[in-house]
Amino acid sequence: MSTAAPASPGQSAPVPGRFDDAPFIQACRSQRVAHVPVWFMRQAGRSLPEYRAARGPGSILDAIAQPELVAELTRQPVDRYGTDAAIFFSDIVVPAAAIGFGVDVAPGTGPVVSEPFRSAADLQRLRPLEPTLDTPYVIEAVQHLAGSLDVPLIGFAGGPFTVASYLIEGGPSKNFTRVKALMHADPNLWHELVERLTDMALASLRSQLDAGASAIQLFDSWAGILTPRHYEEFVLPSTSRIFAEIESSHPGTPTIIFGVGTGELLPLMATAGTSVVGIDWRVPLDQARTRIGAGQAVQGNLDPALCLGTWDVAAAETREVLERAGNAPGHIFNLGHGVLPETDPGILEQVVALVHAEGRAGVGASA
Ligand code: 1CP
Repeated sequence: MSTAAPASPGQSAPVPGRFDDAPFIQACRSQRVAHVPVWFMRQAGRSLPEYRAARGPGSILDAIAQPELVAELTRQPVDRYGTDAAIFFSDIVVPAAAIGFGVDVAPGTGPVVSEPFRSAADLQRLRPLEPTLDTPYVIEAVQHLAGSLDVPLIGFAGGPFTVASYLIEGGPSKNFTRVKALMHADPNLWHELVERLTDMALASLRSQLDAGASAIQLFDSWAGILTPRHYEEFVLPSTSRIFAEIESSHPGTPTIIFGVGTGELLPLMATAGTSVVGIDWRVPLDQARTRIGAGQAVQGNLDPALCLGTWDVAAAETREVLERAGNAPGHIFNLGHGVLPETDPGILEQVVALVHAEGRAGVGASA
């Protein structure tokens, strides 16, 4: 298997294979590990007092445009919890905001769009992302982090369905009725929209990899709202293109796909061409492994709500996840979705220690 991306002339390429021996990268590749690696989706952010102190008021989009602050916020959970990977501090709507689509992130709500995507005329508002011009602060922060972190940095982008859902609905949604209406009423427009969002995700992911990120995750958080048939028709082709094009420009890069409520979609998601399939808390990992088949690692899947109570509960449920993951290589411990804001950081610190001490997937001398 190839490992690091080859340096192309003029590119500030990462040190080849710098993290090839890191448990997170090894587990993504379904290799043997010294310990089961762990990180948490949304590990940076409001559950950390040091985040609230460093971040201050104002829009998260302003914070994201400050490379030194971003580097600090990215590092905070790694320092506190001892996680095996860092997730870059940014948001899935940053590329759309950067090209001027009119997206803001409202405190307590999430992304809001002043003029939602409604017709073919709105395609003009989605020009290609040019990362060096539109999001230079992302490149600068990734370069800084990649050169200074002791663990791999995960870059990310929003999946085309999930980003489209914010652009069409105008904000967070429960039923995604406008998205589904557009998808079915005007499939050609849907496909054109998704093409543009796919190119945008690719440009952003490649810029993060060129700047030194070691792996990437595609957050298609809300794709689980679709039937398998519609996921396959309206979403999977663009997702597969993203992973195929990343493999061709940055061969060997570990890639992760994740969405919530995707139990019925897992066999399809597993065909998208990723190293790792993220599993939410609803599907036990042994069943998830059966649904996705051999050859790909799994990431997950402790219910984030189970970190809100006593340590006894969190510990028992963490052990249950480790048990279900089995002994075969290819498990990255994570929550089944993001850290909830009211989580006690002390619980997550203990979860990391427990996973490192007791996780068995791929740990040991013989295959
Ligand atoms: O100002 C704030 O503190 C607002 C809270 C916040 C934060 C900390 C938002 C608004 N985004 C972020 C950062 C963020 N977003 C990160 C980096 C932090 C980390 O993971 O450690 C990442 C990876 C994201 C990705 C993201 N944004 C996703 C995918 C992950 C997931 O949770 O499914 C999604 C869906 C978003 C949209 C978004 N941004 C913010 C909120 C509250 C939301 C969700 C809104 C909704 O429910 O639809």
